[in-house]
Amino acid sequence: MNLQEIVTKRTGKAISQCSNEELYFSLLEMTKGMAEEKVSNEGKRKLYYISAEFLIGKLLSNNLINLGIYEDVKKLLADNGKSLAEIEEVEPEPSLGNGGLGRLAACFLDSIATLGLNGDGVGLNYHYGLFKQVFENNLQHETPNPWIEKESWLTKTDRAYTIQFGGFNLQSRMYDIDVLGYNNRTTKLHLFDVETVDESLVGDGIDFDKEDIKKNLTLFLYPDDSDDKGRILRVYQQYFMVSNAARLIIDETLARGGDLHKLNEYAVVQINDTHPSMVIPELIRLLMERGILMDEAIDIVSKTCAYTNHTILAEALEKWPIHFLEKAVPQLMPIIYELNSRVVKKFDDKSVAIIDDERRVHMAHMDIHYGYSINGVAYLHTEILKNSELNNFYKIYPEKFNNKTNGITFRRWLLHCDPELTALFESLIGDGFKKDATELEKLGAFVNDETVLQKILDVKNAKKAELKDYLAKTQGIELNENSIYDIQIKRLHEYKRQQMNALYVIHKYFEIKAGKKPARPITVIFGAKAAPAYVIAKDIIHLILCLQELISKDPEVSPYLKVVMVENYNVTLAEKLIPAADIHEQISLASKEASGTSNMKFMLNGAVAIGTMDGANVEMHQFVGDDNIYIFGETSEQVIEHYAKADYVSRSYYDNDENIRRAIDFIVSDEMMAVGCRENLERLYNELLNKDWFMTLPDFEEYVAAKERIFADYEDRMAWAKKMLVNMSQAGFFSSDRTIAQYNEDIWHL
Ligand code: GL7
Repeated sequence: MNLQEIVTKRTGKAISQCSNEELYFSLLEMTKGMAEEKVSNEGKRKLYYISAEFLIGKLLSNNLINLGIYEDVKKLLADNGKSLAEIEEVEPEPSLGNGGLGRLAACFLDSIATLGLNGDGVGLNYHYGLFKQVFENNLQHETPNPWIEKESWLTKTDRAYTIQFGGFNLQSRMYDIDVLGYNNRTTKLHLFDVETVDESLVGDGIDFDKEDIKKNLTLFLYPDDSDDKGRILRVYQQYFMVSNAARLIIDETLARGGDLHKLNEYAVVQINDTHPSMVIPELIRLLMERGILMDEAIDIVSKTCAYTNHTILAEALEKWPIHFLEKAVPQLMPIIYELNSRVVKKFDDKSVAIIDDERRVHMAHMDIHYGYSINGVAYLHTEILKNSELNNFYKIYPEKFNNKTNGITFRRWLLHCDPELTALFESLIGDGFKKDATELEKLGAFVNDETVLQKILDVKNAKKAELKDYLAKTQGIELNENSIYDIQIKRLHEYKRQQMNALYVIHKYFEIKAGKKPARPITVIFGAKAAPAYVIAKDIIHLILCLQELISKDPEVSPYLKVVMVENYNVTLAEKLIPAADIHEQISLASKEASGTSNMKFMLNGAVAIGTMDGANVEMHQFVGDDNIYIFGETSEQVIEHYAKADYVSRSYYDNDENIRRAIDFIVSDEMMAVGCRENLERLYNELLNKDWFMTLPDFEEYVAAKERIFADYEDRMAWAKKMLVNMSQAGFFSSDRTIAQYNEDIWHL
């Protein structure tokens, strides 16, 4: 049925008479119907990409693009006086992810579908997702983010399992979302849910009875884990996810006539970070239930599972106390003990054991011993894994380690979010880049063509004006479109150093007060959610919001400097912010950002980076050269050495650098206290002064110098447009189609 037919069936009205909501649900029905008619990718060996997060974003426009009907639908609606952009606003955004890791999983599904690979995603159907961020009194508050409406992209399936926990069972149900590729093929995202989940457990905030597992299991992604109840709930969630996944894998393999003794010929499991690691003992257990002996079961599973590491931060390398697992999933413990005892017998080195002296189970260690591949997500990250973080494992299994530099889907992060830029590219180099992103290199031919460079600047200005309108309408934020948009959007974490950017704002504030005005007004834009229990991260948000208020009320400074923190930063906002950015901040402490992926999105959309030699910045720098990226700060080697020697003392920087002292003191000044909370500001002040674990201060001076250079260079508009063009033309490598092709070639062999 076409759109008008569906609209008539649903409402009895003409398109022009319908509300945006009626049109949204009609488009949803039409798109879902078209997706179901597409062919699913097939093949003998099937990939199961298991992930606690899939940050899929809104799906309507992307699906229309991938179905090749976006322009037609847009025109049909426009002819009837309707705006597709406004209809899109009706769609709720699911927050089934937290940051880059979840968004990466979503980009990967898009590329798996597009490349025609036989693979599905498997995860959980969180009803309230991560949380919705609300600002009150310059502080972050968390509220639920419900997204499942009567009609949604979810399709309820017949698949249901009984999942066993210590002392009780839960009934599961599988829901599917069709993921459309760019070539008429689809893949599926399978999201498992509990039949007994009860949304009424949650009130206004995000608190709920953490012990009522039957009712709470799939309410939130990452329930607050500041206490044991919250931590063990994560174990329940993870086991529920992987037990369902393992049963699905076995059932589908058998349904295709496969032989469980050769499971690895029929299935490959990609373990996305450590959250799905229990799939290893669970698959072993289920194979043994089906009569396969333990030795063989371990061998089969070890040839089926591969692990991706996404971070070197210790907090993310999960270690579960044995007593948690004994309580939640006692049936796994005999297998985990056996897996550990085999390791301990074979290797003297205690650091590679699965169970440590404190009786904790190291999930990553299990993945490495009993998986056949381990990969990092950018060149530098993989090198750090091999040479320091996981060096003891690398020495045992050098052949298992490999790098897969992350990528992004250009369908969402160019075609959808910047159709004007896409059209410009098409007019210059044809449309081959839509299938093969490396064709963007052809843009290099125009690097000295001032007409083209001017067009690039024109598109950027149009996107800046669009962002201004959007933020005014949706968040009541006023932007000056003639200012420089300097953007940092990502999870809030000390290692990402939003606090350094905020200290720069304070520095600039003082300079302007002293009469040193920038050549052009600067707008520093932040977007970030802080984990509900991460106190200092929330204090940094408080600092930024206080600066936003203080500066906006200061007539001396506000014409030249503006700070903006958008509320509830999510994929939808990223799609508006990235095309409008002039400058993007990738200023993590070197060695700490495994890859970063917003850096790739900005680059593709013609923003210029200021960044450290960290994560994928290193590769971006290699592609664009010194002139087109602003690199500063200590190297990863220097940073790793500071940690090894424990020789970093933040106070000495405070004592010896006037600018640093002035900026840090300002955090607890009377002016700030007038708009902020003493407790939060003093805590942050003390943290920076006495700890500063992620070393903000040593890089500050170089950061300020790099900012001054980048702002000065911005004034030569043609030279700047050249930098934009070089960045865009070199972005092709960072397509997730390339990443997925490499996963398939080296790991999956589908
Ligand atoms: C992350 C890394 O921090 C980030 O650098 C990387 O780009 C991303 C995808 O590989 O994975 N690891 C992690 O735990 N989160 C990330 O975003 C949440």
